[in-house]
Amino acid sequence: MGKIMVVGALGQIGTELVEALVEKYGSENILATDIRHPSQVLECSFEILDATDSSRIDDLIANYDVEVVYHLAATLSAKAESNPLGSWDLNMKSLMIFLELGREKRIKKFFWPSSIAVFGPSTPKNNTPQRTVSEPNTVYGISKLAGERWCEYYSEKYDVDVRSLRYPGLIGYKSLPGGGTTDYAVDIFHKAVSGEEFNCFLKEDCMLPMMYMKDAIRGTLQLMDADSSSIRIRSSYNFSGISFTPSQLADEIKKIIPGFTINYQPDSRQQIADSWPSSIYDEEARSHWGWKREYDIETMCKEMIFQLSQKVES
Ligand code: NAD
Ligand code: AKB
Repeated sequence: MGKIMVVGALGQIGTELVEALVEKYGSENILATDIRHPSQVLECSFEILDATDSSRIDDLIANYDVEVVYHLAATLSAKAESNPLGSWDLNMKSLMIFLELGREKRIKKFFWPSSIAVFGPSTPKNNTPQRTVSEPNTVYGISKLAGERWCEYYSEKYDVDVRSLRYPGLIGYKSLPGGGTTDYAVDIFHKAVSGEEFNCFLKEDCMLPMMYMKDAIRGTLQLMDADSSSIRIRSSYNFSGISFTPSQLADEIKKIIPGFTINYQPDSRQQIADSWPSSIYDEEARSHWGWKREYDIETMCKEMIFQLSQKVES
């Protein structure tokens, strides 16, 4: 078997994905890469890589005999608004490099994440279906929608085995988020376990689709393991976990940490959140390759608080 390369491996998802891949395939089969150095030693090989540097990518693919790529490097929604052209450049240029490698049959399988950000203000908000009006009004959302179209194009025209999920906001205790609109749902736990008040940058009743990271990683590996014939959507799958508002999340946290307090100071990220769906309908992911979420808001909160409290204690 050739190796699996993770690009943008030190970010919120990459940190947990690399761990899961090492556990599943063995450390000798995984190559983690990122534009920055890791803050601690990884359990697998690591190389510095700028995801827009095609000749460096060529070298790593050849030197490590890479067959499968998970491409996670991107600028997320909130950060992208402050640097539209730079974010477009990273998000699109890097994707096209890997799709071309797929066309040339130099990689066999390719994972690229899309987002609920492909939807926009004119999209139906509740139980948003797989196929619907999609008019994103953020740089990030426009790049994800264009990326989805390119993935489907390369699959249909060049038989590239590309697989993708429209991740909702992801919540985990092992890593911190990197500039998104859903980041509050991770930050809130860190404040709660440290006994601090939380200033929420979204309104108390802003309902967004979210998912516990363990579910997201399990779903990602399940999608990548599925028989190619069952992957009937090559743009990106709707992928649903849990929907809640900041105030519902705070109430759930208060059940475990009764003294926890939250206040609301919505900023420019509220406008981004207002353009996204409240909940996602993912019948296709469930029926095509068997997706099923395990965590609800209660089990997620219990595990987040337990794990983060242990970290604080140690
Ligand atoms: P992140 O910002 O936490 O991590 C991105 C990583 O990419 C960072 O480690 C960063 O150092 C690295 N990076 C930045 N520029 C790079 C470059 N030029 N070359 C190589 N590496 C570079 O992001 P994440 O939350 O882990 O998201 C990963 C992917 O999943 C992104 O495509 C994102 O759009 C998508 N996604 C994430 C979420 C979420 O809630 N985390 C939700 C939907 C979609
Ligand atoms: C963000 O908020 O930008 C991400 C996402 C939902 O794509 N978490």
